[in-house]
Amino acid sequence: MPTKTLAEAKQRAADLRKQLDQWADAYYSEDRPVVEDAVYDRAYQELLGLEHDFPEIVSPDSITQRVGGQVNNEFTKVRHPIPMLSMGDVFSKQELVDFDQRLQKQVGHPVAYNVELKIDGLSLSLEYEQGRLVRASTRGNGQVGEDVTANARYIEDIPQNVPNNFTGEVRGECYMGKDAFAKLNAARDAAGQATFANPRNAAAGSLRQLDPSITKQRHLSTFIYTWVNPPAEITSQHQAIAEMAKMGFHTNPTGQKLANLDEIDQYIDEYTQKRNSLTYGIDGIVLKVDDLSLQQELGNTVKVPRWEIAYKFPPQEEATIVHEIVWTVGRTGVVTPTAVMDPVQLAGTTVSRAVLHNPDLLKEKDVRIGDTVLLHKAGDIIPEISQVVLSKRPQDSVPYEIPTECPSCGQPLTHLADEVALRCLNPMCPAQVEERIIHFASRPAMNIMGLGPKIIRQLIKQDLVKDVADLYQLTAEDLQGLPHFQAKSINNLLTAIENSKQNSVELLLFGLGIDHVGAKAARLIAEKFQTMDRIQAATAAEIDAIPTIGETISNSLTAYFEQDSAQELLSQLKAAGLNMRFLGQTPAEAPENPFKDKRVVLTGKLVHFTRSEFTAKLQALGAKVTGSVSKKTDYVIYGDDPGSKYDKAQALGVELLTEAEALQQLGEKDQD
Ligand code: 1X8
Repeated sequence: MPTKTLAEAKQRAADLRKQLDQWADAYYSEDRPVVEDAVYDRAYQELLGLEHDFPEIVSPDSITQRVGGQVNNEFTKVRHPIPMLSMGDVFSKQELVDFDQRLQKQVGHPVAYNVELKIDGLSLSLEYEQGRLVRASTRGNGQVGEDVTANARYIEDIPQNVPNNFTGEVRGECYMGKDAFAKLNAARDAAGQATFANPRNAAAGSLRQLDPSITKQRHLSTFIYTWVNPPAEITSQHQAIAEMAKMGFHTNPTGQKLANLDEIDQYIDEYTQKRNSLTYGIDGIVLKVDDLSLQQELGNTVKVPRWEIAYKFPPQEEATIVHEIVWTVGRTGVVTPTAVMDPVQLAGTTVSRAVLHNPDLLKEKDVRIGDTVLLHKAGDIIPEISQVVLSKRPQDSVPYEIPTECPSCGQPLTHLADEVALRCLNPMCPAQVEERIIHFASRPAMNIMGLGPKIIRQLIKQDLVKDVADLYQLTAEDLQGLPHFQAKSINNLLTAIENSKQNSVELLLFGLGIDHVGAKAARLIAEKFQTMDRIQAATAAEIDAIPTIGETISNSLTAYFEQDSAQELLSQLKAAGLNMRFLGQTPAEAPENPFKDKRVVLTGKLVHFTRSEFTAKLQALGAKVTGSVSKKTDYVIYGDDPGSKYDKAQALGVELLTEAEALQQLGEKDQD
């Protein structure tokens, strides 16, 4: 780095802090990273370097002086009696050697480390009283975290009860395994929702759910690695882990007590190799002074413990050559470029394609046919082009020309105002027609079993179907003789199509594939307007009035229904006998009852219902079922072994009801 003047350093540091604050905010508060970890780390290291060279520019509000993360304000806050610190990190083996030498010099003798994997997740604290889990919390800003106890009760490997009346706190990492991560993202993608960039964001987004039943569906796991204030018999980190495993905590089995740097070096190489075959993501390794009394002696800096350090793996990258850029047309006409490359092995799989998302990104990266590019995987999963290797660009290289015509129908492509996407505006474009029908039949939409992309392509090819209304005109005769169709599968498919006519109208609304109208928006709109006729007649302002629905959605919806083709399609679907009403009950429609419009919290083991059944029942009655008790809570309904929520309700004077009392209030007699 060229040497800077003080003024230059000050300016650069200010810019870096501003940028890092923005990135960190998106990351910690919204679980949405805007840059790759490596980019963030580089900027952070540069800032650290400047503050090191010019100590006078260090300011208390610099991100380097704070423990990462802001506290999201929707959860109950938990103050950590002992702060949850983050950890110093290094990016080279040499820096580990430096770390070790510093420690040796400080303590005057060689130091043994417990070496553990660094899990790609988020820190979690678990507190137990008399053997019962009473509180789970996230790190938050290190001092104050979020109460996620209700959610932690749904994480299968967290023991709800620990032997010997354990009272104390353990900490570890909450993560999402690679399998669960891939399945979740595939489902979100299919439903038109944004996918998570990596397992850590998926884990954070799944744990920080106000509705614990969502956490339950997400299949989170934990590795517990810290015992906070262990009893005197526990004298080392490796012993603490062994004991916690015996108590029933899920601990990672790969930790090793290692006494010299050669062995640590081997451990790093071993797990750099094994990394891709593990069922969970890791992003480095952690060195901890094994002797707990030595840890105590070394203590903490303002920000991080002096007795531990993380070594972060270098980003996994491979070089390959781009042969072609193909353009695919989605159901809303968005045309997306994908680079096709020589296949390479990358982070455990063979990769030959990388989506470039939009023409701007392609131009920005200036990817050209024949270019050598570096590939990495976002979140260990999704291949992305990091950059072009300009030194290897062929002499005769020319900038890639963005197509001006649709690859499917040949119509001119357009940029709509404010959009980076390039679109084909021809509603009859064959690629769009196909994608629309695939979306209509898909699971989150009309859920027509047996009507997948392959069959749909066949039906289109045979001229049997040219829009979704045609599906409802199909007969057994039409399908006879088509490849892969026998009497039974014909019957199954026709039955599935027939049954889909009974779907509640929000599935149809979502199934139409209107730009920006996702499953959630479709449900809110259907709930408000109740029938398709009223949805069609709604003005943008009326739709806009629904909380969480903005003008992008409302404008798109009204523009859709203004089209003659849309009106025509809907009258065909009506004529075919599709249900056009919202079938779910809205809270406002619920009959008068003691729980209508009340905030209710459930705790403890229920007898008559599972917790999710009781939640659904209360929601149908117009209650708002929430995960944590506050002054605003109207009732806490408790079963056997109620947790801290019971105590909190008592402390706040919130009305407590047994399950039986709650049922009596509803006129449902307790059967026992
Ligand atoms: C963070 C992590 C730690 C460990 C594993 N994965 C992490 N992400 C470990 O100790 N094995 S420690 C830690 C922290 O202190 N912030």
